[in-house]
Order: sequence, then C-alpha cells, then structure tokens
Amino acid sequence: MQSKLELVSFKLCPFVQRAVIVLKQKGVDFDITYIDLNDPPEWFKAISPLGQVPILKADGEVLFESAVIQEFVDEITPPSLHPQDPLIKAKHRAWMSFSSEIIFAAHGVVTAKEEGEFEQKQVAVKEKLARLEGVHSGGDYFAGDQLHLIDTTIAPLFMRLDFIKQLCGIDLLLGLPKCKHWSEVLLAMPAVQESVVPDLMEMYRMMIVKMDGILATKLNDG
Ligand SMILES: N[C@@H](CCC(=O)N[C@@H](CS)C(=O)NCC(=O)O)C(=O)O
Repeated sequence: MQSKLELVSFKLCPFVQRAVIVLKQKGVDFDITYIDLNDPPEWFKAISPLGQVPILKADGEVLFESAVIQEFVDEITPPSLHPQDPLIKAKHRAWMSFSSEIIFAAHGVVTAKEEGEFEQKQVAVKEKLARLEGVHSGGDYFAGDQLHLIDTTIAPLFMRLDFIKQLCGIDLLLGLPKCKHWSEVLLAMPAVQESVVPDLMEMYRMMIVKMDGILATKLNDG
C-alpha cells in the first residue's frame, strides 16, 4: 500500500464498525473521516455509488461494501482471518452475509411503532440468531478457538444487542448460550472496544428516542 488508508464513517454505523475492527485487529494505521448521513457532503455523494458508508480510499481507489473492505484489509495484512479451505471459507462468507440480515432485523426492533410489529420484529431477530446458534462451534468463536472474519463481522450486531439489553432490559440472546458466550468474548476484545466512539451507547439511546417506537417506551431511564 503506497498511501495511508482512509475510511469514511458514520459513528452509529455497524457496517463501518466491521471494517474498523479488522483494521485495529490487524494493526493497520488508517485515517477516519466522519460524515453526517442525514446531510452527506457532496464529495461523499460523488464517490459512494450507493450513498452508503463504509467507503475505504486506498491508493486512489474507492472501495465500498463492508465485506469487501474487510476482505481487502485482511488480504493485504497476512495471515488471513479467513479459513484456507474454499468450502469452509464460502460457508463463513455466507454467514457473514446472513449477519447483515440480523442487523436489519434488529433495526426493525428499534423502529417498530406498534406492539404487534414490535413482538414480530423481536421474533424475526431471535429466529435468525437461533440459526447461527445451530451452526456455531460452541467455542469462544464461530469456528472454535480461532478468530475469523465471521467473528469481526458479527461483533457490531452483538454490541447493539447489548445496548438494547442495557438500555431497555430486553435480552435478545436469551436462551442462546453459544451466541451469548460468543458475544461476551467478542465484546471484550480490545479491537472491538476501540472500534467505536466512547459515547456510542448514549448515541444509540438518542437514536432509539428519535425513532419514537415501542422500544423508546422501554428505555429504563425514561
Ligand atoms: N451492504 C452495505 C450496507 C451499508 C449500510 O447500510 N450503511 C448505512 C449506514 S449504517 C448507510 O450508509 N445508509 C445510508 C443510505 O442507505 O442512504 C455494507 O455492508 O457496507
């Protein structure tokens, strides 16, 4: 890499956080530029094909999509956090993609405006997490005792589920012991803890308030 990597971020974004975790875990020096997605700057609109973060600028090129960015950072900093075996690697990639669906489902819990929908969205998250529970190794990480990209990919979701638990008393990992342990291990990792701004939980609380859904009525500080 000729130039320093530059990540374009939105502080609350779990997809950007995936990239930051890999960058930190691999000890890569990088710059981070925060934008306001509610009022994105023109330069960002010009370079982001979908108007989304994360964007990674590398040697004059622009990369988008968190999975692609994670894999790129992983490949330029061997040894890889992906399994070697093509079939196992493909399986990990499939579950990485699946974890994005859980992030969207969890956002549905935050935005649900009436009780029936709120219950339904929680069930949708739990059903998807139960699928993950079914394929998890039962060790510290997805595939045993070794960290992979599937682990760095899921960590931002677990952080948000932990916020929901702390702020609203709703434990979406209840009854899923493997996922619960997995979450605890990942959230204790320095690269995960250092991947967000210090006041992210408060920002997340403010986002719940702003969404003004059923979840906002469950906030334990009123
Ligand atoms: N598939 C994308 C999803 C990224 C994404 O949804 N980013 C959100 C912020 S968390 C975004 O930029 N939203 C703005 C928009 O869609 O207009 C990835 O994995 O990078």
